[in-house]
Amino acid sequence: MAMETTFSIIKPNAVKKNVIGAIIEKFEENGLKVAAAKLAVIPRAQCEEFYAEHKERPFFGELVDFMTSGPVMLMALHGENAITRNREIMGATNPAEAAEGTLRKLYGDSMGENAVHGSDSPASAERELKIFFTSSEMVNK
Ligand code: IDP
Ligand code: MG
Repeated sequence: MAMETTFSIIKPNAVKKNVIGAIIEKFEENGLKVAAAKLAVIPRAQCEEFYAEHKERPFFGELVDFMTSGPVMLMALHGENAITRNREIMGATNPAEAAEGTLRKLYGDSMGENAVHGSDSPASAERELKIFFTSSEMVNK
């Protein structure tokens, strides 16, 4: 299996719940390493660029409002098969449908406020990491 780096966000609702540590612990227990991290409030224009694929969806405005509503934890996660592994740890987009023990089941509040983001493919990971980190800010690359 390939070593990969994926992009992860701990969303504003989870940061407010004070579970940054609990979420990172879950990644670490499952073999992923933090390769970059910063706490930030995402500027609106950067958030719109990040979610550009959803621009035409009815929930786009609400999504950007929520994601810029408070601090988020931006991370690069490194490990074997990191992209798929992260998606498994996160669980389904809708917390109501997420499997027991997944981050979205544990900490998600709704479809929109679902606690975490994770890249869905190698191309997405590369694009998303570049929006938020320079290569010198990442280790294990
Ligand atoms: P993903 O985060 O599991 O990859 P996507 O379909 O790529 O799911 O959607 C991106 C984000 O947009 C979701 O994580 C969620 O926060 C939000 N979202 C998706 N569908 C809806 C919806 O129907 N209502 C409100 N927000 C949504
Ligand atoms: Mg997605």
